[in-house]
Amino acid sequence: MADAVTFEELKSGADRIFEAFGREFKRFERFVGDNQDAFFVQATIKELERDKFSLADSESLSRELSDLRTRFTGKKSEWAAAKKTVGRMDPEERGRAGQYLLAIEVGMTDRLERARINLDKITENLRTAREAIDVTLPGRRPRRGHLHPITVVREKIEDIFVSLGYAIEDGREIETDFYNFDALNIPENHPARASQDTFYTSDGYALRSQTSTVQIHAMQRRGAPVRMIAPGRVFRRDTPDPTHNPMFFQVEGLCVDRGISMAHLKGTVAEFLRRMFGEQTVTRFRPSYFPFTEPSAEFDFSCFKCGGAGCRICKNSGWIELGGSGMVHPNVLRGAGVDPEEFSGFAFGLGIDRMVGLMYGLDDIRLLFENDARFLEQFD
Ligand code: 2NL
Repeated sequence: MADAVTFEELKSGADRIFEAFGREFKRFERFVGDNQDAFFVQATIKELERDKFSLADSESLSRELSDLRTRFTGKKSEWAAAKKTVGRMDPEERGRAGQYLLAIEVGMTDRLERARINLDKITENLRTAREAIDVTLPGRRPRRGHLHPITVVREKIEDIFVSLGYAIEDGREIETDFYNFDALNIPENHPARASQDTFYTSDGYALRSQTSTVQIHAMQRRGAPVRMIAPGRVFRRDTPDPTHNPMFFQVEGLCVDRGISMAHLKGTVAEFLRRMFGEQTVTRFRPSYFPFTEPSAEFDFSCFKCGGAGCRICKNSGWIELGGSGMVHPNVLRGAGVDPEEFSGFAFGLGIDRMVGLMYGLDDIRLLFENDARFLEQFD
């Protein structure tokens, strides 16, 4: 046999590898503990917390430990080569050599394995800790929203009229020409019918330009007497500017019964405005014209800001113009199936957006539809 290996040569090679292992393993030594001892992992974690040992540290140490195992005990390691030399020894020596190598190998693999198991437990613990939630922490309160200012004012108007015995009605926003114009006694050639003023769908329906449409439906359905208001969206082809929007909110009111006169109209509108703006509010009526009422009147109320002395809100006049009204035209009653010989009624209409603009001091009503929370939050 060529260069036979002596026990001494093998031992000194093995010792040298084991010493090198010892030096490199030093940094993993703290993780070698009795794997049966559950307190070991906890105690080590406490100690690691003090050292600001992170999950990333633990994961990279695991990788380095695995590399170390491969380098010292893997198939291509110096150690594997050393084990092969046993075969080249004097058969008398092989037993002793084998035992010696085995003792060292167990010394290495046992420590590697214990460190691996404990590091894995520590990684697991750190991962759990990272994912833990402190259930004793106070909850994060969701931000509470609030009603849109138009809704606030609409509901206030509704409450007042409900308390006066009126029903609230709603209906469709897309209407036939009959409900939007004919039933309201609006003549065939009236400019409001032109597509410059009204939005039409491609199949000839109109987007309602006032909520009177709802009241016509209600009269047809319920007949007279009737007391109702119809709040809702209406549409007009206006170019948007600080006081106009092609879509806005309106409330119309209708009261039809036997013996209803202009006095009932004035009393009702005046009482509504007193409840809306305060007991001291004064209302005045000016003659006007609408195709659906005869006689017709527009109404103003004394400025809620200055009480009539004159200010920026009322443009120094002391009065605020609010809406239109009148006695329902006999043609309108007849068209809705109500006998104008037996019944009479009053009706009125006002813009909610304009009212909101006045009440909240807005210089541009378009702000109400921009859905900018920074604007809307001011009206909580
Ligand atoms: C205004 C003017 C008005 C009406 C609306 C009405 C409804 C029916 C019959 C008769 Cl069903 N009239 N509504 C009457 C007068 C004026 O609105 O300036 N609106 C903002």
